[in-house]
Amino acid sequence: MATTTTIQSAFAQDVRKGFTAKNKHLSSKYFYDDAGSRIFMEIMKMPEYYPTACEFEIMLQQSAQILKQLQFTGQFNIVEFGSGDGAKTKHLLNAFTKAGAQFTYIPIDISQEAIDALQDNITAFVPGVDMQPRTGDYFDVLEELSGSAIPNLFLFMGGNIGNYSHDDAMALLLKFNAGMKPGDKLLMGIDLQKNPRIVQLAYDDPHGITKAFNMNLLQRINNELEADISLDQFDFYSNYNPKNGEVNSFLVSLKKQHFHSTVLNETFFFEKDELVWTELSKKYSFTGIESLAKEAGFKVNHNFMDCKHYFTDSLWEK
Ligand code: AVI
Repeated sequence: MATTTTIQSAFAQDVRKGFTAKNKHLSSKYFYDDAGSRIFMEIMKMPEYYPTACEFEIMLQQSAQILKQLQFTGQFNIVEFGSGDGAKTKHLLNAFTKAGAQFTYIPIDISQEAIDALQDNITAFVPGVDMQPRTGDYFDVLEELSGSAIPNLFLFMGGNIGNYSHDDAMALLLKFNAGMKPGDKLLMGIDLQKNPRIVQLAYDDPHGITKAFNMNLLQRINNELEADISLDQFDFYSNYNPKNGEVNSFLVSLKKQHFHSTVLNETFFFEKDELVWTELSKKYSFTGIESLAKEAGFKVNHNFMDCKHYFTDSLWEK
């Protein structure tokens, strides 16, 4: 008897898995389709979303010290994981160039739209910069670079590490570590624990932009999996727990309901007030940073902080 096999995207498989689980969930990595990346740029412009302004200040004011702390002599690579629009990195590249550093900038992002915007942004601000952008998987590029004797500075900015559980963060950092040679550096943006009201407001903004960011997941299911979700039958809820430094975000079903996906050929059911967990955004203490680095095989060289001490760009060495 003939059988038909349908190959489904990772997104389709994760929606099926996450929406049939006892505690429903969908990874925040799916926020960033082109529409979601645009909403994220709006989030970064909000006054409540302090991490962007803090990291911007660090890049603008402390890049020369960062360069000194690297202790690289001669040519090196700056490899950026998840480069976004480069609004902050351009200041680092500018300061490095002015100080006479010789480097190739290799930004890697999953969104082609983000890479295109980045290229315009960087070349306008740092003319003549040697830039070799890549779209796709971080680890393919890490593997390509691993044979070379040129020192590398890896950038993992924006506080992205906060979106990983401890186990996933460790798995990622160990993979970074495995692709690095002794003396290579990792500069990682990490959001710090602080007054809980400040954190809460950043993730539950009065403009509804963070809500739209989460709702876009449902829109994406409608678009890509041919589903019939009524977006107005869902709400958004986000909560910061200062005891463990975790912001957890959720979609909330406003009534008992179901939706059908033609692509998945499946119907998904919700109780009233049922939650779909969408995101972890962890805030770290300095002891938390030290132990994370140590466990992943790194030494913390220096923490570059903004003037309010809300955020750090933590420089680690293999
Ligand atoms: C990308 N990442 C570090 C952001 C964060 O702060 O966790 C994503 C975000 N989620 C809600 N607002 C911003």
